[in-house]
Amino acid sequence: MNIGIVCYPTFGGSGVLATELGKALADKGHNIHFITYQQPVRLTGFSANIFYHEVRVPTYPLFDYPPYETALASTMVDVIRNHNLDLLHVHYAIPHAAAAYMAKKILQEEGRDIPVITTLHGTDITLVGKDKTYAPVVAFSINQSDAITAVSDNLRQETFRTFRIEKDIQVIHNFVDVERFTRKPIDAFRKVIAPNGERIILHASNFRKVKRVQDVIKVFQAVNQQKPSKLLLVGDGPERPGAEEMCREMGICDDVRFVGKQQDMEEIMAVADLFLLPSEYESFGLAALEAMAAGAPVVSTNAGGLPEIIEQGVCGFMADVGDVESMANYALDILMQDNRLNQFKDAARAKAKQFDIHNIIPEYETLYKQVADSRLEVAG
Ligand code: GMT
Repeated sequence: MNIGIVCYPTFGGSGVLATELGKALADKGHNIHFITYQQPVRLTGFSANIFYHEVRVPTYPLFDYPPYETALASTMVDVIRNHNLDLLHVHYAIPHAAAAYMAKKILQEEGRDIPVITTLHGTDITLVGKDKTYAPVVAFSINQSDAITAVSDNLRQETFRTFRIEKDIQVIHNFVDVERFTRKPIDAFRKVIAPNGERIILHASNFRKVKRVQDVIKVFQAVNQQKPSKLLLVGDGPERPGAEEMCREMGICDDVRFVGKQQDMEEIMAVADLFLLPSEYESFGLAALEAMAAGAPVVSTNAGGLPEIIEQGVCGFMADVGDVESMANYALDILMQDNRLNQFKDAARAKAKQFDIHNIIPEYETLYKQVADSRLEVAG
């Protein structure tokens, strides 16, 4: 099939998932057309079936806010016309679903019906989407999609709770390429971070408020007092300066490394003994799943969709949002003894296999076929 994928090209989970989906579909012989304002960060290497179409947003003195959505809809129309796309799959409702609706309407005038699938990722519903600045457009454009998917049962329920959605929402869980994340840890890298064999605790996020990065640091400090450890923080965002300041005030800078945005997550995750994700909300927690695939157990909150991927006491532990003490105790329970840590590591890898890319991609392909066939039925 010829498939258009629209996403944020950044390090955020929705962009990562959309890019990995496109790459996997291309490997299966589909032609994938990414439509976005920048080359997606995970879109590296060459594939004969992958095309990237940049959305250009010309500036003009009149515009305080250049109209990205208009430029995006126009680029969608152009790509659909010239590359004969069978469908558009947009990731993150804002503003992608609304732009797709506009493109669909324009093409309808020419007698072409392009099916639109919208995948909801989390904050497009639970945080940004429900803000009344966006809500009417978000609800309308989700309802206008030919098919809607959500990355967890929890997000599906949240969407029905938040908006009047008139169609079913299919849950297609996020996935991970387990084989790619099954790496032998690079000893030299481990040694640089933990020269005296300390445990390595990892957190990776976009450092937004919802991630509660300060809780990561508090949990780490409590753990480090009883089991010598190092904390590796990957990613960047608005909460990072505050988190760095907090480490300075606590006097733990020697044990904490902020490494910023990183490409080779599989190398980094391979050296982690534990992944911390104390978020206020996670629709799914893709970073936690990738860590599990790399053999890192997870200590997180029980918010949102996290209970759908973490089995309590088996591949990690969950506690209530803000319950730093329980999270620290859980982390120590896993990290104190090598035997127990290894049990959790094996269980994390085993659990991640349920969400392996090879199990989930066919669910998207089936959906694509359904929407494409229903278009043919209407046309016939
Ligand atoms: O919060 C992020 O990390 C970014 C955000 C995004 O849309 O880029 O992530 C959301 O989508 C991810 C992929 O489906 C999920 O794994 C994250 O849980 C979700 N974030 C939240 O719900 C806060």
